[in-house]
Amino acid sequence: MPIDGSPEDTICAIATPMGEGGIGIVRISGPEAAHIASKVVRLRSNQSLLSISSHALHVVDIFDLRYSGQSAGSLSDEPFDSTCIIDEGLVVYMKRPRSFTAEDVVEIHCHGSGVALKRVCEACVHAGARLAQPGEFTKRAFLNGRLDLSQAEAVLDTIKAKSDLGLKMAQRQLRGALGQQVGGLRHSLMALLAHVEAGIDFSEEDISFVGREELITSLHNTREQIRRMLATAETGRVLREGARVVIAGKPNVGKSSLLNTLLQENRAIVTDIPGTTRDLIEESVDWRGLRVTFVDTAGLRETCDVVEREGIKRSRLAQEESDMVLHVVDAAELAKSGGSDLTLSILAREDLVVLNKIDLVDSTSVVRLCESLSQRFHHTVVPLSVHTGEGVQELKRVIESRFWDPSLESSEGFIITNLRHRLALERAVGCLDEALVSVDGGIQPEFVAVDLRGASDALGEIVGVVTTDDILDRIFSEFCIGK
Ligand SMILES: Nc1nc2c(ncn2[C@@H]2O[C@H](COP(=O)(O)OP(=O)(O)OP(=O)(O)O)[C@@H](O)[C@H]2O)c(=O)[nH]1
Ligand SMILES: [Mg+2]
Repeated sequence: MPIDGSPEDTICAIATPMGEGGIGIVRISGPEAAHIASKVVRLRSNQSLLSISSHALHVVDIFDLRYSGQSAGSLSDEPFDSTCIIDEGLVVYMKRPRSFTAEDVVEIHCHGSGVALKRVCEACVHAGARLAQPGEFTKRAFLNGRLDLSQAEAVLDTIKAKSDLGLKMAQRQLRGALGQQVGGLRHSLMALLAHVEAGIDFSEEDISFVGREELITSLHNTREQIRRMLATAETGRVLREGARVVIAGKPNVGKSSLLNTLLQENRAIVTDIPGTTRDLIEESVDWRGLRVTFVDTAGLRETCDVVEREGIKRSRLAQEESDMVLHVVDAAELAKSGGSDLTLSILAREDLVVLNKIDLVDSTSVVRLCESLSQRFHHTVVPLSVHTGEGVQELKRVIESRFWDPSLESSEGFIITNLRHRLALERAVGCLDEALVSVDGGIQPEFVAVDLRGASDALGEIVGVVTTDDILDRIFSEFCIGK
């Protein structure tokens, strides 16, 4: 959605979520912010809003001039008819450039009532502000050089963070960690490009500004650094979105029991009747900052029951869309039948086989079953008993270790959490590969220059020094109004 209106406009919006709350905030930003706010609030201290110090809170009464008979100018000292009072609250004036948008910003804090906030916002519009578009405050912060594009995106990641770790990574990005890393790489590519281009300009004089070996080494180094950043992207995705773990298997093997144990609540119905679970049941937990969504599914078997068949269809679909499938098998059943007919629909990269109900078989059989399962399915087998709790902690540990590398948490290292960044980095690597092929093949430096520029532009897109209105509109339209 394009953002209409002029960047010169003074904009306003409710900045806090709708619904009831202790306080709510209307934010105004732009050259007329203070002037507009002065038509909506009157300071209890009787000071003029235009003269108060920056970044200090003041107690105010908030008015809606539409109902006051006053239509222009700032609020006078005259007493008001109570019908035009909206609420009492606080105001803070943040003078440019020391504000989020780097423009004059006024925030009016009132009680967190949807009705009051809407009226404060309407009063601001009546006083000359325009309603802000989604993300327009953050877009202004970017356009005014207050944030680079990756930092602007980190604002959204912070708002939408689903876990402690997601928040931590968004904060690292907001503080400029990604911008600095990408900026450094781009800088060295531009320096290299300058040398290559100088070589082209002076080619007749047979002067070389950068040796072939030096060029190859620099290209390899930069490529390797970008590749290392890309290697963190999968962890980044799980951090941002959380991991989806589907519990699958035949009827009655204990899938719903396992779900309840992992969630530590009685979420799904458990009975000894095969085919108890018909639909998908999902619930999320926060494991040391990682959001894991477990999905319990209908037991997989041949059936004529229409409802059960639909459940099984959904189960298969859920498995395809998951990050990991826990294939639950029944140890007692397996020990009896030998398991020759056992098939597992192993699809995900991170699948595990869970050998449940080990309380029903002796320990030698458990070892034997684990060995034969891991030989057949080439996946880690975790033996456990939901009933006694044995092995449950080990299962949690294995799941966690598949999605989270603890060294990333403590290091100051960076994780690529954003798909747009990942695609841009992949493009940069592609260009560097092309450049290396050209240098290797002794192809004219003009071609190397084109690829170097391509790589540098791809990196520039991440921080927003190279961008288009389309890209900006797409990014900022994901924001909520008021941010
Ligand atoms: N002995 C023993 N019984 C278990 C264990 N885990 C589950 N059960 C029992 O196995 C039966 C089936 O459990 P559920 O959790 O409903 O199994 P399910 O796989 O969800 O079954 P469907 O929903 O029908 O596919 C119940 O009677 C459970 O009490 C275990 O570790 N040991
Ligand atoms: Mg079930």
